Amino acid sequence: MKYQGVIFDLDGVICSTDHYHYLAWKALADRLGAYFDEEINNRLRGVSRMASLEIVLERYDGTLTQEEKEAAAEEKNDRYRELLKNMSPADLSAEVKETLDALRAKGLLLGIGSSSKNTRFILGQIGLGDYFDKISDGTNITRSKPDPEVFLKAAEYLGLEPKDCLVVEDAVAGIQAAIAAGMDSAAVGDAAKSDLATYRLHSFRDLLTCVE
Ligand code: B16
Ligand code: MG
Repeated sequence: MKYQGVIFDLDGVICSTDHYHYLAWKALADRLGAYFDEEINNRLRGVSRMASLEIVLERYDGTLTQEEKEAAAEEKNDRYRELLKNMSPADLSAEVKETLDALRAKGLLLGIGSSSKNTRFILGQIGLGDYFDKISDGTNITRSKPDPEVFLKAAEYLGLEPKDCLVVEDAVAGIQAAIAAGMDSAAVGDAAKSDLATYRLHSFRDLLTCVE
């Protein structure tokens, strides 16, 4: 086996929360009178909450104090978490679940490396609350992707060397983070359009061929 562990990004890889992020940011932007659309929302993929807010505020005419920014981020997150309550195990595709099970059956350790502070809540909603061996997320990092911190922590929690881990990502910033961590990467979605990743996946189950 080429790797001993696989570290998965959450949003855009294991499940999709894009639309809920969009609705929650849109409501905040509307309240502030700032323009916001799907294209701007796409730029928030893999980006931390506060960095996302800065992108949303690019189209805001006024200025917010640090305290107001924190309140705005909290307002967005409260709405986002309400929306996440709509998620259920039906939001986990059979292909993703079967591929995860097959990777585990090969003896690989499975971890999460996500920028989201809502990782555990989302995993619980989709029925994977106790599934992963270790979780590294927005609650245990100080620097967000493309910094490698989230993946290096995931490897450390799994007890593995970076070179023995494969990262699965949908955001270019996440692939850059994997490279900076000294890890191979497999790209899905948007990230698969760039040629930075070690592997570009057509479908999630193609992962099974990358690890052999
Ligand atoms: P939260 P990932 C990222 O998760 C999302 O892609 C990104 O859109 C979001 O801003 C970020 O998490 C922070 O999320 O506000 O829940 O802490 O793709 O790294 O799993
Ligand atoms: Mg992602």
